[in-house]
Amino acid sequence: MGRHPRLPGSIESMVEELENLTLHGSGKVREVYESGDDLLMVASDRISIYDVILPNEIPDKGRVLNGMSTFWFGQTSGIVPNHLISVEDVPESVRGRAMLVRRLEMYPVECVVRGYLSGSGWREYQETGSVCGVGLPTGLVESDRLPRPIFTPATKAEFGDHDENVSFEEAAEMIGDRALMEELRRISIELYEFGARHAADRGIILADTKFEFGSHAGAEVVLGDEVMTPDSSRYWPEAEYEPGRSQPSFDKQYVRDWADATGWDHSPPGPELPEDVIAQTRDRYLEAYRMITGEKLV
Ligand code: Q0Q
Repeated sequence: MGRHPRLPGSIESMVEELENLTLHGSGKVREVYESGDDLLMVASDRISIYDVILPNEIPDKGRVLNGMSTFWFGQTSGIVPNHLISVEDVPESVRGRAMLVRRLEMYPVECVVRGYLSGSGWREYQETGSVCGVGLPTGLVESDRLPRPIFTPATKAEFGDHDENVSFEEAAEMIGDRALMEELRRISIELYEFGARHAADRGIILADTKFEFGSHAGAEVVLGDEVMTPDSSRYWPEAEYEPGRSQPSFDKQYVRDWADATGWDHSPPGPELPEDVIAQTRDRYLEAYRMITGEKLV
C-alpha cells in the first residue's frame, strides 16, 4: 500500500506533519493532503452558512464531523466498503479531526438521497413537479416527507460553485456506465435508509445527505469523502418538525438566526460571531455527536 513502515515500538503516527505534506485539495471547511499512496483528510473548525465561510471558528467542529464520519464508516461497512484506513495514524497536530484514507478514483457524481422535500429539491419540485426527473405526487409542501427516499444526483461543482441537479440518465452518462450508476443508486438509498432510521430512533430527522464514491484496484464501489455529517446532510430536530416551511438546522440554525438578525445580506465577508453564539453552536455540534453516536466527545 506504500504507507510508511511502522518502526518497532513506535507509538506516534508515521504520517508526516502537515507542513511536510502536499495539499491535494481544499474545500470550505476541509483539506486533503497527499500521504504516500494514501490521503489525509483534515476537518477544520471553520463553519460556513449560506456558502460563506465565517471569520470565527467553532471549537471542536472538526472533531465532531471527523468523528461522525468515522462512526458511520464503521456502522455501514457491511453495506459498502469504504476508504477509511486509520484515525490514529495521523499527525499529532490534527489527531481527532483527521483520517488517513485510501486514495480512490472518484466518480464525478454527487450521490444525493432525499427523504424529505427541501432546498434545491423543493425549488425544482415547485417548478416541475419532479426532482432530477423523479416524478412526485402533487400537492406536496416544503419539508414534506417523501413517499420513499429518492436518488437525486448532482454534478461536482468547482470550489465556490453550486452543485447542479442532474437526471439519473445524465449521471449515468457522466460516469459512462449505467449498470454502475444503478449500483451507486441502490447503495446510496440503502445507506440513507440505514442512517435515517438510526437518527430517527434518536429524535433527529436525516432529511437528505450526499455520498461520494470511488474505485480502486479490486473494488469498483468504495464509499469515500465524509458520510452523513451535518455538513453533507440536513439534520433536523424531530421535535420541531413542521411541514409547510423550512426547518431549523440541528447544528447551524442558531448561528443563521443570529447572523440574519444583524441584517447581514449573506454576501462575503460573514459577520464576526459573539462568544455566546460560538459556544451555543459548539454545544449543538457536541449534542449532535452524542445523539448520533451515543458517545461524548468531551
Ligand atoms: C477526494 N475530495 C473531496 C474533498 C476538498 C474533500 C479528493 N479517498 C479519496 C478521496 C476522498 N474522500 C478523494 N480523492 C481520492 N481518494 C475527495 C471532494 C475536497 C476537501 C476535502 N477530494
